[in-house]
Amino acid sequence: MVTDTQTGPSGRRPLTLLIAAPRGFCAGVDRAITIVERAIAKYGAPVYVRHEIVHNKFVVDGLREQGAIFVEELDEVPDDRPVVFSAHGVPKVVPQNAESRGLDFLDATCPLVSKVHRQAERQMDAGRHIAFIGHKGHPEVIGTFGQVPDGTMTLIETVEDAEAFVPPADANGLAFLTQTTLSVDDTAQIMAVLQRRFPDIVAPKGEDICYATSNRQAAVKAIAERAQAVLVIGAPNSSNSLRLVEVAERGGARAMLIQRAAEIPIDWLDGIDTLGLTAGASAPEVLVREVVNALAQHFDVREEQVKTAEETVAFKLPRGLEAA
Ligand code: 10G
Ligand code: SF4
Repeated sequence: MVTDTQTGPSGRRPLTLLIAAPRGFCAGVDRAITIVERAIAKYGAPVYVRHEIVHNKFVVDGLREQGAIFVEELDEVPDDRPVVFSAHGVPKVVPQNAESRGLDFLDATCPLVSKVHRQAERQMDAGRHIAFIGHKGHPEVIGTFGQVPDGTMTLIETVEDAEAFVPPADANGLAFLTQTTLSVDDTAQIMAVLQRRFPDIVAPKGEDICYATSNRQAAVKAIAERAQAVLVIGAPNSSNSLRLVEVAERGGARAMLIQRAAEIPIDWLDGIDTLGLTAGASAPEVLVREVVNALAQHFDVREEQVKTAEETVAFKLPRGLEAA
């Protein structure tokens, strides 16, 4: 219940809503969803998808309605149906197994994740051991570890891990790589420890944290400076969305992750007159509008876009799906 009694002409309490830009879908998510939709158009339903195509229930439910079946492992896919690999990437053994079974498979791995996969192979070929900065158990991390033989990479999750890291004695040098959706600030600290301890460590060519991750973090930082609270639309298993909550909190705002408008914590907004709103890279804009409209039921909302970057990145679709 809203207890603040100061209201505008509508009878509702005024609320300034700072909406971050960029927010929501990145180019890799857009491409991955299109791949599933075009695969259904091309092959007919059902089309299997290994793992949630992106970490968003609304997106997954929508594709399920169109004829996608989501599974976790390849052995759940029948021999006569196509399968799409999720945007987070897969270990090398997955396409190898699909090929040996004669399955039609489509790889929706984001090209920026594939770029990290290729860097892992190159560092391995050079004989270097790889310190990989990422979160244990995340599908992207499992996929990247699966590009090289066991023992080639060590997972570094924290500054403490970086301080304690002991490279194998037989390594011909060291390199580090990162997951694409990490906190820019936390990763910089971890990298600084590795570079202090191992001055010759080879850094990635360009940034591994992708443009969409860093742009969304910069945008939420800008709104958190001005807002007392920030809502982030995203799923609890969405790494990049969770990072936006952390960045907003570190920027001095209260922050909360919500999946849909039904989860808006109205009581939590008591006393708030400036609220920030953003969405993770896997959350569609329709959910942002849903949240804005739901807030307008309770408050006299004044919307303000806070734009910190322009995004023009778009990725090509795999051959054969360009115009299904
Ligand atoms: O943020 P994560 O990696 O958990 O994934 P997501 O599906 O929520 O967002 C899109 C990002 C990727 C596909 C990973 S590169
Ligand atoms: Fe690609 Fe970055 Fe989006 Fe991941 S978050 S799918 S790396 S653009």
